[in-house]
Amino acid sequence: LLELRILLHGPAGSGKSSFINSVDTLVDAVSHDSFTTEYKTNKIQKGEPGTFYPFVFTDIMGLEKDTNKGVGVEDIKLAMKGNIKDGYKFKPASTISKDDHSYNNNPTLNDKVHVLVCVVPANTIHLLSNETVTKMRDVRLAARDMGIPQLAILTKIDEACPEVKRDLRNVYKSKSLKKKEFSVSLGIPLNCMFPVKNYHSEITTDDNIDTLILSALRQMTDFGEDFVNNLYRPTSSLQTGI
Ligand SMILES: Nc1nc2c(ncn2[C@@H]2O[C@H](COP(=O)(O)OP(=O)(O)OP(=O)(O)O)[C@@H](O)[C@H]2O)c(=O)[nH]1
Ligand SMILES: [Mg+2]
Repeated sequence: LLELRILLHGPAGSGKSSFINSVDTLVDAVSHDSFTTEYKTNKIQKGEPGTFYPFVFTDIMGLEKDTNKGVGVEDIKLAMKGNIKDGYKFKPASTISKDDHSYNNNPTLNDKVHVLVCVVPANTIHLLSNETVTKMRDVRLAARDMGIPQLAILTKIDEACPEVKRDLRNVYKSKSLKKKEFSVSLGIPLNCMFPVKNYHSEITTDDNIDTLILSALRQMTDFGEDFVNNLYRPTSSLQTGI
C-alpha cells in the first residue's frame, strides 16, 4: 500500500475542496478550486519537493437535490471500490460506464477508499433537502457494508455561530452547533464528528484553525490505519497481498 486514500463527499459547496486546501495550507501555500467536476487525487507535499505525506484525499463533485444534478450515488460507490481513475469528469445524469477509459477494471488496494469523510456545512445543515440527505445516507450505508470507516466534518462553523466566529475556541461551548442533532440526522456517532473552519480568505495560518483541522485529520489517518491493518491480520485471506 502506497498511501491511505481518504474520500470526501457531501453536498455541493459544503467545503470538501476547501478542507483539502486547508490541510495543504498548513504545510504550503494557497490554491483555489471551487465547484469540483472531476475525480481528483490530491497529494500533500512535505517540506522537500517530491516528498509527500502517506495519505491522499480524493475530491469529488458535490451531491445535489435533483436526481440528474451533482455526483451520482452509484459513482461514489464505484469510487469507494477504486473503480474510478483520476481525471474522470462526472456526468450527473449517468453512472460511469465500464467502457469508459477512466473506468478501472482491476482496482488495487491503493485505488480503494480506506476512509470516508462526510463533509457538511454547520451553518446550513438544517436546510439540506430530504433528497440530498437520502443520497448521503445511501453512501453511508454502502460504506458501512464495505467496512469502510467513516467520520464527518462540520465545516463553516464560523458562519454557524457568532461566538465561534469571534473566537474559534468557543466551538465546544457553542449552543448553535448542536452536534447531537447533527449526529442523529447524519447517522454518524458524536465522537466521529469534527467541527472545522477551513482556510478560505485568511492570508496567514492560525493555530486555532490548525488545531481543529489536525484533530480531524488525525482521526482520518487513525481510522485508515486500523482499516488497512485489519485487512492484513493473520486470519485475513488478504494477508499475502501486501
Ligand atoms: N466561512 C467559511 N467558508 C467556507 C468554509 N469552508 C468553505 N467555505 C467556502 O464555501 C465555498 C464552497 O467551498 P468548496 O470547498 O468549493 O466546496 P465543495 O464542497 O468543494 O463544493 P463542490 O465542489 O461544488 O461540491 C467557498 O466559497 C469556500 O471559500 C468555512 O469553514 N468557513
Ligand atoms: Mg469541490
